[in-house]
Amino acid sequence: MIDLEAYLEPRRQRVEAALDARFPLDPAHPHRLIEAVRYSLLGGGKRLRPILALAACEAVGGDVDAVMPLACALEMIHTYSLVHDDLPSMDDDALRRGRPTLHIAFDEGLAVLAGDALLTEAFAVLMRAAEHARPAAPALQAAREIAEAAGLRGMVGGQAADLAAEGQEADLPLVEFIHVRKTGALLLAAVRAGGLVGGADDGQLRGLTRYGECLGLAFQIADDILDVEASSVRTGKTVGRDDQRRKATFPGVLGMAAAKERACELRDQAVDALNGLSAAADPLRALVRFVVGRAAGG
Ligand code: GRG
Repeated sequence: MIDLEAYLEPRRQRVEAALDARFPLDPAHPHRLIEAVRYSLLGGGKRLRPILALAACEAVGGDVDAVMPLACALEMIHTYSLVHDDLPSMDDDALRRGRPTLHIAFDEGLAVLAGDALLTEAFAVLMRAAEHARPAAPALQAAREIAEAAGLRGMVGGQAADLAAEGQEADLPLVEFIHVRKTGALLLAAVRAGGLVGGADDGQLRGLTRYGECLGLAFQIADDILDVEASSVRTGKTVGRDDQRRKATFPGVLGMAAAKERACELRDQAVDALNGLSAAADPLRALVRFVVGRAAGG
């Protein structure tokens, strides 16, 4: 068993430093938009997506420096999605990462623009990384996959389906359809980006892909469970929102006990998917156990 926290902390710090350096604040010229971007991007967060990319890269013996720009871009896209998701026209939430949401702390227009800036800058970061990568093809493929995961057939499509399903009767296929896209796609893209840039062979990439798919769903089920069972102090966001907004959730369609069982099954499948990888993949194994463990025990 690895010490997960000892693995995560130095990587979190590297990600924080890299994100911080991308949006410097010039005290001589205070700029509300940069302040808003920094408020959302540097205001906490587990940095799960960047760390998954780093861990997948390390799992196949790759160079983490090469994947760091992609890791930052993933966090920028994820943060934009949270900022926009919290807007009054979407989830209308007041608490995120333990602080007032961006549109509350600043204003709504600036929150829209900060999200736009994070998304756009993320693609500049990805393109710059691909320009400098040798070989370039894996970094280009990873950049395209991240774009697809974030877009119409991925996160944005899932969010639209989620909004459309609010207040409707949901079943398991609909909940899976939404969450594979809304949450799972970017997590899968993070894992694959690490594998691709790390030089994974076909078998390793297949294992990482299956791991990423199982982790993505398990993560969402865990998030749904915590929304019912955890406190705001623990999650850093308003809890009970899914029920209030009559959202399509896994505990809603399966019941709480079966949702926990499903999360545990997915955890085991994710770990099994890494059977062809060495002990260098232990952080990935520990990460999925952690994600599921904090919601479903075991
Ligand atoms: C607005 C296009 C658009 C999309 C929004 C992902 C998403 C789509 C909305 C977030 C809503 C939400 C809370 C979904 C549950 C899963 C999730 C993404 C949780 C937050 O991710 P964490 O736990 O957050 O990794 P931190 O703050 O640690 O980064």
